Amino acid sequence: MKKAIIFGITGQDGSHLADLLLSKNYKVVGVVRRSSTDTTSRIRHLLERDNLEIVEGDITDSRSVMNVLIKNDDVDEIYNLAAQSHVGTSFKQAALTWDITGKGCMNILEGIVDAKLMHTRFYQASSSEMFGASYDVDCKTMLKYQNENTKFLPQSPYAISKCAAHYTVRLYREAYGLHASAGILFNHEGPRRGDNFVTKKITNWIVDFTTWLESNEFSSCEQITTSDEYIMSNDRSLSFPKLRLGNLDACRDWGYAGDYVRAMWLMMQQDEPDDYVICTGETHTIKDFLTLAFKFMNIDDWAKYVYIDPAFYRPAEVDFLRGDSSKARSKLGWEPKCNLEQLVSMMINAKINEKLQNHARSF
Ligand code: NAP
Ligand code: G4F
Repeated sequence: MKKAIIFGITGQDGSHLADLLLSKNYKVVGVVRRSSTDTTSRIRHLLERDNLEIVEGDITDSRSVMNVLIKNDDVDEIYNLAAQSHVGTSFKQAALTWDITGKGCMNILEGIVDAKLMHTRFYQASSSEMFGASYDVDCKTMLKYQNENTKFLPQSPYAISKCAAHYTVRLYREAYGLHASAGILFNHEGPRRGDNFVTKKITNWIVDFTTWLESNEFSSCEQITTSDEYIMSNDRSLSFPKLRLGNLDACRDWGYAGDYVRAMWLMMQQDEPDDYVICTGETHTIKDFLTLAFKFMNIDDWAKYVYIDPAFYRPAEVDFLRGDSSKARSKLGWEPKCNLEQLVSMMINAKINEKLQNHARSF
């Protein structure tokens, strides 16, 4: 039986990766940092599994990382998915982001070398944010894209930390001969996405809003009006806050997290370590995402319901991301299965089901 350690198992990707590895009969050791509240909701369905062991550890604390590695020196694959992963937050907590997202990766790599786990394979969660303001242009189609050869021009403390970790992986691969690979993953989402990322914020809000309409028996949008920040009944006795967002013009290459963890595992099965871009190859603005998500609920004019809040603008923005995953497609045989329409409907339906279950539980 193969053994894997997942740093960041309580996160979106960590939970999908744990599902995948357990389905492949791995023994999984999930490292969870201490918290005053329970953080295991995304892996609750796995907690009783015999092949899953949860251990306490924090990647900013090299001794705790070392303890995990020494106790599991028969480990085959180590996945570092742990990070302060919110780009906006990284502008407000830059040093913390550096400690976790940048230095944390080095703590694990140092641990691997010090514990002499030279046989172990290592995966680092690198990010398309590292490209920042940089892209290449296809001279035939004139389309902009980023791939493994595109230079990095990071636009946030998060992206700078990810670049540092990415270069550390490359150095440790070359200097110590580690089987260390980095997946340069473009945005990937799903029902388990954190609530403060833009796709989840939009899909959650739409479900809450339609629930509000239904519970107040509004059968048509003519029965409601809007002010700057609120949606109200025509007599103004009932109100619901508009969806508050920042920059709607940025372009993102959005895929489904469940597809992307398959690529991580495939990288770990290759004879040689390497870096791979993982993406769909399609790009859409936040406005496009809004159009799709509101259409799913039969609402055409999303702009009426959105309040542009300067608080959600970032000091620097990544305007354009569209990946080229030709290398992963040819070498790993990987391709995404879920398109954007399917992703939107999956996220909205999951939120509706969650609400129905909570409602049922309250009776
Ligand atoms: P996420 O949901 O924010 O999960 C981050 C995980 O890291 C959580 O389990 C979190 O634990 C853990 N963590 C944070 N600080 C830690 C520390 N000091 N020690 C140990 N664990 C710590 O992120 P995600 O979306 O799953 O992304 C996974 C990885 O891929 C991250 O490194 C992210 O930066 C990177 N990435 C994500 C995307 C994307 O679109 N999702 C794209 C490219 C790269 P708690 O539950 O305790 O907070
Ligand atoms: O959903 P986001 O916060 O994702 P972002 O910044 O692209 O980062 C995500 O993807 C990266 C891969 O490229 C990961 F490395 C990273 O860990 C994370 O998973 O924002 C997407 C876009 C941005 O342009 C942002 O300015 O949406 C814009 N946006 C507009 N209004 C908003 C909002 N973003 C958030 N979070 N909240 C808003 O209200």
